[in-house]
Amino acid sequence: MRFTQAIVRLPGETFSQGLTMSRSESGPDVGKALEQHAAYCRALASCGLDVTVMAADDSYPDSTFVEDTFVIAERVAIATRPGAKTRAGEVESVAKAVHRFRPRLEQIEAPGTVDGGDVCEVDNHFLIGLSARTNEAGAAQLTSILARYQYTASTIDIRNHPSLLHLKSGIAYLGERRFLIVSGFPPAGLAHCDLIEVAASEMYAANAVRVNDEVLIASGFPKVAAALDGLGYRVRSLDMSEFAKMDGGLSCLSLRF
Ligand code: CIR
Repeated sequence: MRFTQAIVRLPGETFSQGLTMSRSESGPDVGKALEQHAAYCRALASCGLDVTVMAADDSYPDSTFVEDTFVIAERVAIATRPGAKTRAGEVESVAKAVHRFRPRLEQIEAPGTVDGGDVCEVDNHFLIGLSARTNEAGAAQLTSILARYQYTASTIDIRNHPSLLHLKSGIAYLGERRFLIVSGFPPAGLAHCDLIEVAASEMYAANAVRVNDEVLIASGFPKVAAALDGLGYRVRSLDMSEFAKMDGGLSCLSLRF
């Protein structure tokens, strides 16, 4: 699949007050996060995307992780209902940005919750992670909305994998039926696919993003970089240290479509 657009949102002054399970000694440095975010945007642009940059919203410390607020496919855009209460208000402003590109928006309704980080698009099929953020009602609603647009979906339960915040914390689709997948994560339903296993020590790098002709990965994970390089991918490494401190990976920082 080729992407032409990305939507991102700048991290705000309150970024360090967001949700985190990481036990980093120091919180994120907002200045450094802004520099890393700018490099991320440049990388998306150099992959051929027009990047819409939304202003920071200090009322929502996690709002730079814009991926969680929407699922955008070629034929439909679906506003999510994030599983963390502190993030619920992030969706409305992103909807305004998405509306320019997809005039008709669908929506997940209560009691359903879905975080976009739990939704992995695999050509015309969607893998939906059942997690602490995405519940069964949300997954069922998402599946039926997608079905109306001729997409199929299936669920993967990650609730017994506490180290994974979202499905895409442990799996990335690279196209051509090939996945990066963290070791020990059950590849149920992925028979006939090519699975590149990511060692637990490099787990953070499983959240990579294929963007047109390149694969963006977090820097500092030489085994994953070498494996992708060996398969002929053009790999671009980006420093994600400040976002990692808030449990965010590469995919979380953008909506790509
Ligand atoms: C959160 O806990 O919601 C944020 N601190 C991190 C969200 C990361 N998003 C993603 O993996 N899609």
